[in-house]
Amino acid sequence: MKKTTAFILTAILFLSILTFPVSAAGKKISCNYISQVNSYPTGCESVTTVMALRHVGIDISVNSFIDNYLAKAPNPYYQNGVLVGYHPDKYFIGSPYNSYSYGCYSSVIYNALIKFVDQTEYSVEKHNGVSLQYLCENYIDKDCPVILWATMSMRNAWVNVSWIDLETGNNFNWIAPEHCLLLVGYDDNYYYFNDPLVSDGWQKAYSRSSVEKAYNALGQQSVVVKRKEKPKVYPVIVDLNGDEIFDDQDAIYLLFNFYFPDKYPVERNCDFDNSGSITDQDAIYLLYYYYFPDKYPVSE
Ligand SMILES: [Ca+2]
Ligand SMILES: [Ca+2]
Repeated sequence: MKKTTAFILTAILFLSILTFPVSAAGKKISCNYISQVNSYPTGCESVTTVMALRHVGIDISVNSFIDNYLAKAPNPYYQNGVLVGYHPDKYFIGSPYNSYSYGCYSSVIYNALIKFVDQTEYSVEKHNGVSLQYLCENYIDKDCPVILWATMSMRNAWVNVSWIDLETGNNFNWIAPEHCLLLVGYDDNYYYFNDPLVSDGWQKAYSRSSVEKAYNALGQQSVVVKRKEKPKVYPVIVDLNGDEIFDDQDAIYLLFNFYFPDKYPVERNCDFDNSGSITDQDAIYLLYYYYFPDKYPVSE
């Protein structure tokens, strides 16, 4: 039985791959663009975050985000000949409204967001150390742009200043030229960003290798705001295995039925794809229905 199960599972996966609608590699999300130039010289994190918020329908101005929610601390300064300051994991260093400031890391943006984003409707997610591929598969492919830390124009990173963290006493190295921008797409050669810093910043393309380098240099930081998925509604409950719920197991049960009808009987009409006969394709169709009930309807 175990072998049979494995065979059937392999078969259903294989058939899914063969028949599933596959799109070409790549994706671009159309997302309104906001420039940081002029008003927010060092406000890349806040401007990028507001682009992400507006994309999911949360209307807020950049000024309101900065003034009301962003934790800010003064620029580093000398104390007894030692440069001291705060950590960009906890505060924006300086002011996003002027050019003589630094910036902040993902936890500051995350903490700002959870102050006001309604978490019954949205989820705010912070990632450290995941691959760009992970972000593309889990967010970009699902129309959710990603607030991403990298460098200006994906230039090479370097440590341009160090200070002593006033709160921990540890040395901190500022990695320049720090930048935050909105990942909106990818294909085989490029990642695409709404880059708030450049004049042609809407869906700006940067080579995959340059983005990977810059993203790694800033510690692989990202934040996502996404609308929570509403539970799927199945107009018709197709319970074939008798557990009174409809899920992907019923599609697998139907495949069992196709191979071993005596052992896995079904009582209802299972010609889900309306082909006139019951074949393994009906099991595949039922799996489609499970994932996309609106697109692949079944009748009572
Ligand atoms: Ca069931
Ligand atoms: Ca059929």
